Amino acid sequence: MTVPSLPPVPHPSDSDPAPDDSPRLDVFPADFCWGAATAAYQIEGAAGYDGRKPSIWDTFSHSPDATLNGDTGDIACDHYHRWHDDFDVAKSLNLNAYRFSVSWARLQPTGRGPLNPLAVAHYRAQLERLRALGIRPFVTLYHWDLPQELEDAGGWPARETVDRFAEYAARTAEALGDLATDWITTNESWCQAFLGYGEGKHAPGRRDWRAAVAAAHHLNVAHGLAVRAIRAARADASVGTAQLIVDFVPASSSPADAAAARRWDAYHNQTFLGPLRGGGYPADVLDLYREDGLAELIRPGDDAVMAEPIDFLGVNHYQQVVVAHDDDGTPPLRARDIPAEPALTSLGWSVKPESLRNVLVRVAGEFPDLPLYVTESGASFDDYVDPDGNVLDQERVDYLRRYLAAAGDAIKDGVDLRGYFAWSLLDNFEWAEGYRMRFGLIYVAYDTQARIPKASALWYRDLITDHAALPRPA
Ligand code: IFM
Repeated sequence: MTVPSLPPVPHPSDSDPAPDDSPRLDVFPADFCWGAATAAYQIEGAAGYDGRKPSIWDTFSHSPDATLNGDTGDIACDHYHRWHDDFDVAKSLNLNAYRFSVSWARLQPTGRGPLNPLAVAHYRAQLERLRALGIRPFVTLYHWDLPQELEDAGGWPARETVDRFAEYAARTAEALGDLATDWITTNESWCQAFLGYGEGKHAPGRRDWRAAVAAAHHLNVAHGLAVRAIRAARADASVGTAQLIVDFVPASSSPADAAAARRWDAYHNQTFLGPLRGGGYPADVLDLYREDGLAELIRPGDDAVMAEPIDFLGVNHYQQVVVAHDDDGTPPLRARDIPAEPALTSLGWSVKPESLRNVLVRVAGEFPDLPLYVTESGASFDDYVDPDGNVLDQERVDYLRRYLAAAGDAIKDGVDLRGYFAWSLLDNFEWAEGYRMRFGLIYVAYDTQARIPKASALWYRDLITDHAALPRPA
């Protein structure tokens, strides 16, 4: 593929406004991973191809009123057929790392038994190509695409799904492990458990708080078993999980608001971070789910499985949320968000670069010896193709500049940060929001499947080039 002609973009070192909020490149280690991330259902399309069977997202997105405009991932970015060209564009942006998920419903269509050889061949070809391009792959096993047959058997609230995931992880690591060193077990377990089973906004669309709590626990155990399975297949694998970490800030200095922020933190962050540290769930988390059966779900040995040592932790970070106590709020949270002030993304999420620094410093403090990666960070804006055929997304350039500066500040604070993966490489299917929200570095014209690197992509490319050109001690 010919990489499209490049629009004029400000160079990182002469961007406007003045670069005092630009990243200090010399603080990023020489081998820093400059990457972008995607997920299978959001980009692949080819829903019924080569033996793939439905996942919960196929079923959910085809249900009435589940997604904006009834959008589905049936075609998405057609990356299943266009990945070769997409990787060429990624290479042209100088990315040296790429995080993507393999589709469980493609690799093991019913959620049990041998892998689908066509899917194995597909992902092996992708991994081989990434290696040939010098792009380090980070393979995510689970980014929310549970095979529908497993949902029909109870889904994540059923303990059986944990064993199915362990089997899938083992078979996948055996099939692909010679081509990938870096593995991510689960992605944003909070979204799967609570948006999927609690609020019904994501697949499978269930609204059952107890089921959500059970799903959360089973995702934690599934993660630990997958770590073991990957290591068994490839002893030198580097394994972690990618969790959504929100920066919760109390609305005031009142003890009630501070307690509310703590409850949100327990719910959103510590439900998944806590058990990784060992010793089971923290007291705040157990308190939160006291009425919801969490304690009864924990089997002997689960605490150790959930705390299976990992090699890195992936931080997916998007926003700071200001939280106030609310007597009328639904228990057990009894809290509400204070709407963010501008600047906002088109999803209404706050733009507060210091929140990235806050969460990195905080997570590094909780996991002192663990390398961190920002496995997702990005923003949706109302991008459009201008009459010259360019996508001049200055808001995203500013966003990246300021968030990368915050990441650099965290490194200066002592955080062992090894990489940054912009969400996302491509505009894609943004779940319940369909195709309206555009997060990509690369614009996707869904009617033609044309790709146009946005100004932010070119800004990022230049930043990576400048970082690589820094003089290094011999
Ligand atoms: O698109 C999602 C991604 O799948 C998981 N993290 C958040 C992104 C933006 O909402």
